[in-house]
Formats: sequence, structure tokens, C-alpha cells
Amino acid sequence: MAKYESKALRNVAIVGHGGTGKTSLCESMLYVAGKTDRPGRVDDGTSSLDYEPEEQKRHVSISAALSFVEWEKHKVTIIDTPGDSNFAYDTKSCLQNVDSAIVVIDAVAGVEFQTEMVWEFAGELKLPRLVYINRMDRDRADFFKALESIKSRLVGKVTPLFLPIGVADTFKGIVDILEMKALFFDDPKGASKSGNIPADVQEAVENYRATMIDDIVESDDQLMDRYLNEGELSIDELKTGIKKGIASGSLIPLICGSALKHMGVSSLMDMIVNYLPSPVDRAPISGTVPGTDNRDERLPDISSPFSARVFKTIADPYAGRVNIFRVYSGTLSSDTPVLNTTRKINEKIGNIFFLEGKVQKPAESLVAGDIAAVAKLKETVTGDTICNEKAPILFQKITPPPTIMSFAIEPKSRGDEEKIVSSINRLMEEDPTLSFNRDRETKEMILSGMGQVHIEVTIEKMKRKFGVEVNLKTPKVPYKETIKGKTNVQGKYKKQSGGRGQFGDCWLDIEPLPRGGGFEFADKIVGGVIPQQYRPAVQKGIVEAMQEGILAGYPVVDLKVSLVDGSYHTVDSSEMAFKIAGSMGFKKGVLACQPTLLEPIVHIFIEIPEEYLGDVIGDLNSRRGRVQGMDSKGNHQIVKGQVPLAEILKYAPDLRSMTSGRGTFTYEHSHYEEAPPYIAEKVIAESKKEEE
Ligand SMILES: Nc1nc2c(ncn2[C@@H]2O[C@H](COP(=O)(O)OP(=O)(O)OP(=O)(O)O)[C@@H](O)[C@H]2O)c(=O)[nH]1
Ligand SMILES: [Mg+2]
Repeated sequence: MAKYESKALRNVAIVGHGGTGKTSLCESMLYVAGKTDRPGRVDDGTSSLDYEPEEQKRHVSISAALSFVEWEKHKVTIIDTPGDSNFAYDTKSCLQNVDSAIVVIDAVAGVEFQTEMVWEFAGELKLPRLVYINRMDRDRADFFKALESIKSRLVGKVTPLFLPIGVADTFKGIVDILEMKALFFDDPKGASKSGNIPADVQEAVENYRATMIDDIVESDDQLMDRYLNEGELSIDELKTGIKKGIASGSLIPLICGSALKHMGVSSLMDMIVNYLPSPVDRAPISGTVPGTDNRDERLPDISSPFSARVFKTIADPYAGRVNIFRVYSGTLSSDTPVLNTTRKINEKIGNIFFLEGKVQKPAESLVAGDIAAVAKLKETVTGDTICNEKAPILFQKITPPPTIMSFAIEPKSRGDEEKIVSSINRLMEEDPTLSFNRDRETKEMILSGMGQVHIEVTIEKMKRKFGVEVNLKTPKVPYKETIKGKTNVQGKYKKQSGGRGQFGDCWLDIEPLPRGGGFEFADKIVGGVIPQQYRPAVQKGIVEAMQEGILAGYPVVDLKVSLVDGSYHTVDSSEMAFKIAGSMGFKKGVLACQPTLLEPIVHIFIEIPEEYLGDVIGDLNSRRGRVQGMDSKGNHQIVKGQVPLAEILKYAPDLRSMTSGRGTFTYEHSHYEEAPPYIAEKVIAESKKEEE
């Protein structure tokens, strides 16, 4: 493979709602660019990007995968991301490390929930975007309706640079309304043939061209001046305007096609290399000097010191851990020592390689902007910054979202507990949205994640990669506990009968924090009534006691404890004694502060055919849900609302039977709320029963 300078690189993430054809589009790009002889097909399980058996079985992407193509003397690294909300963290991590996003929208469905989610996230990252309306060959495809849904539901100036010729089974090409030529895709390999613009689209082309020119000049003042003075602009000037508009985020160009039939794909790739920014065109990346709050930045060029961020980790039972990273500055070659500033450790980069799905292609060296992989680093995982040892810098990472669904897991064969723990630990290296713990009360192993599909996939991977089989049991609701009142309380631990005794004594002010406030600790000791060395022990004792609330054993949150007074004994005091005193004081204090149970509330999005609306809303109300808004999408209704997680643990089968299998839903964690007393009583009673 040729070597590419930073400015000839393009890093794009393909994002969008589930099933819009992202993986198919990537496969088509590989095929049209001549990289593959036959296009990989999601439906046959032959996609090189959906290569995991769990993906092939479901025909759904569950993990981001990458490949690259060479197009017009550029190297385009393509990251195919999963559309399912269970795997949204992976998609976000990829978006954080590319230079632009291609948002794929289905020509039949238009904008969907996950489209909005990724759109907003890309917006927060100020990431240049391009829209591809896919599946134009399908029955009921409607380019203009999809465009309408974009205009009404997504923020930003989305401007078609192409219009379709025909639709559904008559879809045969697109009109380039900038160059004013028609492109027909009757070649099975996706090459285009240009021709005259058909008469029946002429009028639309003229209207959209005028709007397009307005949109382009509006995003560039200089161009606007020239346009107002001269009345006309050259195609090259418009192209420069498009490029500038995309980079600044003021313009989002749109194209349409069919990934399955390789239509519009070569034009999309032309747009990628001609319009989308290279790493050099992006703003310098900023970070902090490790161990300080001082800001620093790295320029995207090869003369800056090396810096990179890991955005994906793959746990391979044989090859060990593979880390995928983006180089932000400098260069990197094999056998180079680097510093991991996130973990404060030294690592040695061994062989580096580019990825084509699961295939590894050795790379000699990397330049700023390259995306590549390395195996066998000791501790480095997703989100970590690695850099030149002499020029440390720390980049921000995306914190994994809180888990929303938990299952108890038990081994199918006795004595497999150890194997379960070690294999889940390996899987957690590649998936930071998993969490695993052993419930201290019930001794159950609890696996938590982003939803049912997420956990099921994890269990399948465990079996495939590590040969461990487990059963899943009913999900548990992650309740929490908090307080509503304040108190001043003493925690005193004293054992002074014969020999060396134990003595710790503290006074605590306990008060509630607003919802989501977590935990705060304030050391307000004056005059050394408790010596400095024992005060952190008080906090430790409290933090430990918080793990299991007094109501029903759930973690206690949203409160502040101030250590205000106390006393000590010169001989008998110890860290241990103060830790116990802190924990005793906390437990006693919480009782006096009106402890209460918090339950998780989720945002729910339910999509159903119109005729089921009444039933579904009635049912949602009976689950203590609140409807917050409604949207229509064709003859489908989208109900948006909030509902306690406890009420929808088994929602999937219920919705299915209510809507004859035609309803779908997704949900995501929103916040915690105080549970109504009758629910709290039930939960507390159940926990007491289990305890007995
Ligand atoms: N008719 C038609 N079908 C398509 C087209 N592109 C994709 N499909 C089909 O749509 C389905 C979903 O395609 P995928 O490529 O897996 O979609 P995806 O966006 O990667 O889906 P997730 O990975 O689950 O988010 C498959 O059955 C594809 O064959 C297209 O252009 N036309
Ligand atoms: Mg996919």
C-alpha cells in the first residue's frame, strides 16, 4: 500500500439508526473501490465488518468495525458503527475520534430515534457531517419525505447536492445539481455513466440548485459578497464554499442512493475526498498536562510530539488484547516506548497494523491522523491517551453511561464461578458499558449493561470465546436509597477493657443533596480534635457503609456528610477505630434523616401503528408512566415518555402481544426519583424476606 500524508487521509464514521444500511454501505464502498471482488452481504452473514458470530446470527452490528479504501489518491478509513442503542457508547467513542460522520437515513422511514441521538452527539463534538439517504430502491421510498423529516427533526442546514432519478424499482440514478449532470448506475460494480438530466426532474433540479447556492453562500461571507456583486459564481468557487461550510458545521450536504445496488456510492466517495476535512483541517486537539489543570494542545502534524487516543479494545482469547487508536500528532513506528498518561504507566508499542474487518495489515509507521491498531499492550484500554514520554498530555475520554439493566447469572456447570469472573473481566476490557459485581447479600453474580440484547450478546461471547455457559435470571432493579432530612450525630467506637483498646469518636452533620448530587464529604475539624491521619478513615467508613443502605440494602446516594467534631485517645485510637466510628455514625444518622427509596426512571420511545395508540398509552399509564410527547411517522405513532424501570422489565413481550408484534420500543436511563410509598414498602419487604 502507498504511504499517505496526513492531508490525504479521511477518517469517517458511518452512523445512523439500526438497519438503515450502514454496514451495507461500507461493504459497497469496499466493493466499488475495488477492494473486494464480491460485496459482503449482511443478510448472508458474509460482511467483513459484521464479522462476529453474534452479529452474523442476528444480521445486526453490535460492535464498531473498521476498514479502509484508497480512492483518488486518498486513504479513507471507514468505521461502521452499530445503530442499536444498546451499543451506543461504542458509536460515540468512534465519533469522538474521526474527522467527520456520514449519517445514513432510510428513504422509507426517514429520521428515527437513533438518528437524532447520533446527530446531536456529532453536533456536540462539532463534527462535520454528510447525509446519505439510503435504500432509494425500496418500495415506498420517498426522498422528499425523508428530506422533510430531516428538516423538521434535525438541527442544521442540510442541503441536497444530488437529487434522485426515479424511485423504488425505477430508481436508476442521481442528478449532480452542482455540475448539472445526471449519473446513471447501471454498471453492476457501481461505476457511473453521465448523461442528460431527464425532463421530469428538470424543474426540481432548478429549484433545489437555487436553494443549494443560497445555502452555500450563506455559510461564507466572502462568497456572499462576490455573489451579490457578480450575480454568479463558478463551480470551483461553490466547491470551495461547500468545503468551508462543512468544516465550520454551517453546511451539511446530502446525497442519496442504494448501498445494496452500489448506486450513488462512488459519488459519495468523491464527496468524502473532495469535501470532508482531513486530519490537518481540524482544530488542534486540546488536553491537559497530566497531574495539573493546565491546558495544552497538539497540532495535527508530524513535527509535533506523538499523541494518540485509544477508542476501542478487542479481547481476543488467543491474540490477547488489541487496541485501536487514533494518532493526533507526530509519528509512530513499531517497537516504540510510549507513556499511557491515563494510567500513568509505560507501555511498549510492538507491531502496528491497519484493520480490514478482523484482518490485520501490518503498518510500517503512522502519521498524525492515522487510525491503526496494536496488540499486547499491558494495561491500556478504551479511552486512554498514549503519547511521547517526553511530552505528556492527557486527552478527555467519554465516560461510559450508567448501566440500566441487570441480570443475575449462574453457571450451568458447578464450579465454573472462577471462569465466569475471569472471562467477564476480559470482556469488560473491550466493553466499558458492562459492569459486574457479586451481591454481598444474596451472593448472586450480577451482570449489568445497556439492555437485554447487550447482556444476551455478552453471554454468547462468553460461551464462544471462553467456553463458559451461564443461565440468566430475572433482572433486578437497581434501586438506590437516599435521605430527606438532616441531622447531627455521634459515631463512637470504644473498646477499652484490658490490653490495648480501640477508640474513635466523631460527630457528623448529614444532609441531603439534590437528585444526582452523589456524595460529598467535608472535613470541618478545627484545632485537631481529631488528628489529620484519622479523618480520611472516617470518610472511608462512611463510604463503605453507603454501599448498603439501611432500608433495603441498596447504595445510598445524594447526600453530604461533614465531619464537624470528635475526640481521640493518644494510645487507643487507630485508623480502624475511626473507620468503624464513621460507619456507625453514618448508619445511626441516616435513620434520623427520613431515609427513602429511589427508583430508576427511563425515557421510553414506543413506535406503533396508529390503531394501537389508545391501548398503548392506557397501558403505559397503568405502569406509572408519563407520556411527554407524540410524533407521527407515516401511519406510525411515536410515543415518548418516562416510566419507572421496574414497570418495563418485561415490556418487550407485553408490547408485542398488545400490537400483534408491530410495536417496537427503546429506552434509556433518565434519572432517579423517589419511589411512591407502596412501592417502597413492597421492595423493602422483599429485601427483608430475602435476608431471612
Ligand atoms: N433494498 C435495500 N436494502 C438495503 C439497502 N441497504 C441495506 N439494505 C438492507 O437493509 C438491512 C439492514 O442493512 P445493514 O447494512 O445491516 O444496516 P445497518 O445500518 O448496518 O444496521 P445495524 O448495524 O443493525 O445498525 C439488510 O437486510 C440489508 O440488506 C439498500 O440500499 N436497499
Ligand atoms: Mg450494521
